[in-house]
Amino acid sequence: MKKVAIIIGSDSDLPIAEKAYNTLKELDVPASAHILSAHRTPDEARDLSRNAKKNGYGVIIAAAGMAAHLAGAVAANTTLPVIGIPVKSGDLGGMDALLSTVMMPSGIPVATVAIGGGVNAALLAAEILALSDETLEKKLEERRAENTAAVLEKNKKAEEKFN
Ligand code: RP5
Repeated sequence: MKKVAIIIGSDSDLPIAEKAYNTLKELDVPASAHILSAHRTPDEARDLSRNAKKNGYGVIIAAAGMAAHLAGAVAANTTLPVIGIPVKSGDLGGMDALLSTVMMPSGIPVATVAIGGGVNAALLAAEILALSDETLEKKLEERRAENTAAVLEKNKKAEEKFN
């Protein structure tokens, strides 16, 4: 199976990387994590992006806060699908990172998830890889069914208590 690279702009983004990494591990999707910044280590971020396809990656997740150019800078250097996670950091609560990540110019797409959306970024990456992997597709369907059952169980308890 192709791998997922998780890149974060700073070690302060590690909790978000862990959410994505753990979700991928639950699905047995091979993943790696890297601290590389569009601003502080631009050469290394570019090199990882340019070499990702030949190094066996199928999707890249890029998470950054503040003036978050990481996902866009990664996407500029690969045609692999790039999923951006805006991180809540600094004085603007993540709105800065959300707009910086989502408002990409035509031609260089970044699929942006919610602020702090590490789990959804991982699930979306897995869904992309599952297009050519039936076993992974089945795991995703099972996970969805488990989540549905868990919510319905909570609903049952709430209805018993309040109705
Ligand atoms: C971004 O700036 C990082 O992704 C991080 O979310 C934010 C703050 O970085 P640190 O100052 O905590 O290293 O580049």
